[in-house]
Amino acid sequence: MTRAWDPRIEEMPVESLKKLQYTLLKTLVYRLYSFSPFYHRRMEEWGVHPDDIRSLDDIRKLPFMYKKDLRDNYPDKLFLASQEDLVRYHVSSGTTGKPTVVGYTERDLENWTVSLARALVSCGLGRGDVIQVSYGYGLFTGGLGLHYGAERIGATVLPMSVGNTERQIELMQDLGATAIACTPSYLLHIGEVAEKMGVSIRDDTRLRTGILGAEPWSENMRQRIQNWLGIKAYDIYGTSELSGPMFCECSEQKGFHVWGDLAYVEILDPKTQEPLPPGERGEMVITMLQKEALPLVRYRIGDISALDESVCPCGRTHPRVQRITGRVDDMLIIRGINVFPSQIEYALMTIPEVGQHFQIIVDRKGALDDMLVQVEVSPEAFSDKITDLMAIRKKVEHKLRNILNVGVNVELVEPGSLPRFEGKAKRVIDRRKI
Ligand code: DLL
Repeated sequence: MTRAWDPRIEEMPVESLKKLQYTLLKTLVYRLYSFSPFYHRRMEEWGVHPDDIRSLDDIRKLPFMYKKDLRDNYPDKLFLASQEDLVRYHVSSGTTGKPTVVGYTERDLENWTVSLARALVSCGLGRGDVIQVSYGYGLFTGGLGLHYGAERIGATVLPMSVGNTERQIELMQDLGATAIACTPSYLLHIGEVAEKMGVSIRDDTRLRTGILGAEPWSENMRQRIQNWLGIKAYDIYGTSELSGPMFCECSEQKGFHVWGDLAYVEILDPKTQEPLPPGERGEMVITMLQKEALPLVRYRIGDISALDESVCPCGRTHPRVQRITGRVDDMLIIRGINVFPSQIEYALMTIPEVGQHFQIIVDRKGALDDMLVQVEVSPEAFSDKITDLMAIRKKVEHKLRNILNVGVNVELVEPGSLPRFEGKAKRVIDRRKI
């Protein structure tokens, strides 16, 4: 069992946590109804008044909020704090439309920092650790978020940001980094560059923990990273609107704890908007219970996951959410079949002759959708003279067809030939949209 950063909160009885959530929700709803013209209007449209919220389940009476609402109210029309009360902005670019601006009061920053302090302690970090923060610093929330959380637990921060990969590896060695926080795809790149420099992360560094997130990655990818680099890799989740990275797996490595005093999580059927039973995958919807500057009620994040209500052996009572398998909007429809890029990664990572990198190109040939998966062969298989590339390609095609229920074309490419990423990976090129 890992010690907790704040056992009083993290291990509080579930019933007490629910009571606390109800009190916070009620206060939040009154505050929004009284002071936010946007929420006031939306609650009236939905025919709901704060007095209607008489239990935690009544949260389902409240209106949803969408990313579009943030964009339509760019940059700060939804803020409930004046500029003098803000201590920070972060801005997320997104792929379409206007960026999203998030403002933070001092208390917002404090709650964010505390959520990361809890997260880092829950995966075994603390005083004496050197945490290399290799998420981008700046408008992106990854760098500064992890930075403040790591300092709070008394660890030593190595604020690398992204890029300059050889220097990352030199300093990792020279300053004895024990943990790294970055995207899984950037860690793969760091591992490869290290090998080219003749450095084995497993044998020549003190690295033993990875705090990896900001993009979907599969369980099989975790196993590969752990075995290759000799570290434990933990999944960390968050979005700019929530504050940034906030929720991380504990020592059990089975889903991330959503801190219930700060956030209330629902998993809904995206079509019917009804709650799904634990274990069933649906759209994650989050209400931030204590945010001051940019409150969020029933925010439709669009990420797909499932609730795990089993008691966590780590002792924390806050609900766990399983690994994200994609977004409602990253689902590709190939000849009528729903395909998620995460299924492709999952399938590829079971094949030893396949390397870590792949790219999906979707196009339309005549009236038909056509999907090409370019896959790097592993360096070992590539340098082995007796490797039968044709047989590997058949194996990959067969595996993908079994998992996806639709045939796709596979092209094997040389190790190192596909793009590498320092931040979030972009694995899908959908030419149908260009
Ligand atoms: O990516 C915040 C973050 C920074 C999380 C560092 C973790 C570590 P955004 O740029 O706003 O914020 O992107 C949020 O990224 O809605 C998910 O689709 C995706 N995402 C984030 N973490 C994970 C994860 C940051 N662990 C969007 N697994 C979210 C899968 C993730 N997807």
